[in-house]
Amino acid sequence: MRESRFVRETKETKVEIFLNLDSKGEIEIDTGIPFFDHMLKSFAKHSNLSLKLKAKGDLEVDEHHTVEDVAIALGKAINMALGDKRGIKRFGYSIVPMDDAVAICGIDISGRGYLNLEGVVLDSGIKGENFKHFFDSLCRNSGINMYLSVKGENSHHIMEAAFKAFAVAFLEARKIVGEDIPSVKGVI
Ligand SMILES: [Mn+2]
Repeated sequence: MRESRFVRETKETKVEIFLNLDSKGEIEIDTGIPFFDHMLKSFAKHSNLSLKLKAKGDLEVDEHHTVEDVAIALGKAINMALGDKRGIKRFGYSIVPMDDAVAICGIDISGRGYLNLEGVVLDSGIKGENFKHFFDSLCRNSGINMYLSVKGENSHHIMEAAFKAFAVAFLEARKIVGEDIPSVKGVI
């Protein structure tokens, strides 16, 4: 079972995570930002994984630190749970529509975190700039290279389609399909 526990505490936030990539079921999310909880629950549900995530941040300042630090901690937890990545498919793709919106996501669990985001995301339950910052921080800390393209009219739909698209691509990419580390370098 690929799982991890991770706690990250600073003067701005404390984030506690339990993640299991091979068993779906337990999803408990509490970041203090209901919309962000909704996005993270969607991600966990549609990626068939168990995720318990509790974050307590300085929301009296604004949402920035909490959104960023959840992304950092979740990225590190994903990286830890993936381990040496032996046998994984490594690549995953998805196109997820949601009414007026659509998100296209392609990922490579390459060990080199990088986000390539196309599309304009306006504010919804979190700010559009923090949506982008979430995926950027997640990629850097998980070692996932992600292409994410979004468009649509409704910013709630656009963000939700993006979280679901990442979920579906990640479900595919982390599947165990072989025995080797899927790289000609022999290491990811
Ligand atoms: Mn929704």
